[in-house]
Amino acid sequence: MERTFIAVKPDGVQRGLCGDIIKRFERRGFRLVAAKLTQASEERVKTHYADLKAAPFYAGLCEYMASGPVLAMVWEGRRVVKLARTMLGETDPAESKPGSVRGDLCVDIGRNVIHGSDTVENAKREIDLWFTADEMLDYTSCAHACLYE
Ligand code: IDP
Ligand code: MG
Repeated sequence: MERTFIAVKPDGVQRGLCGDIIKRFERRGFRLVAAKLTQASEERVKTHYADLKAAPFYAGLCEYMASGPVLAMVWEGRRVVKLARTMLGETDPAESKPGSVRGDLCVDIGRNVIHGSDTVENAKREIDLWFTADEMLDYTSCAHACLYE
């Protein structure tokens, strides 16, 4: 089983989209491992987006991500990193297909409502950055046998 880090960004929280986004992950069949509403420090956000340090939008992105509440979550499932990225859509909402979170719920690349880890390795790094071990719950999903062969 894989885990991924998903966050509803401040624009998504403010626009009341948390329920819609959680619902998509629940219905797809992923298991919720951890969730918290939190306002991140700029330091945490800068570490989170460290690979984009050289991008012209890095400072604005970090300032924005630390500006308000974020719904941070860990979701688990087979190949969840890749499947979640597909559910998110492309980075630019204009390139995102209808049916994806960004294709359905937003218009601006700088306000694209959701973050999802892009690799298994980055998922591990991001989960460690946003959650402590005791915030993550291990339980068996009743639906497991119906979801997996
Ligand atoms: P991702 O969120 O789809 O993984 P990344 O390339 O990792 O996309 O970029 C992180 C975030 O930075 C994006 O989700 C978006 O909010 C923001 N971003 C990316 N490219 C641009 C841009 O060209 N202008 C403004 N913001 C951008
Ligand atoms: Mg990314």
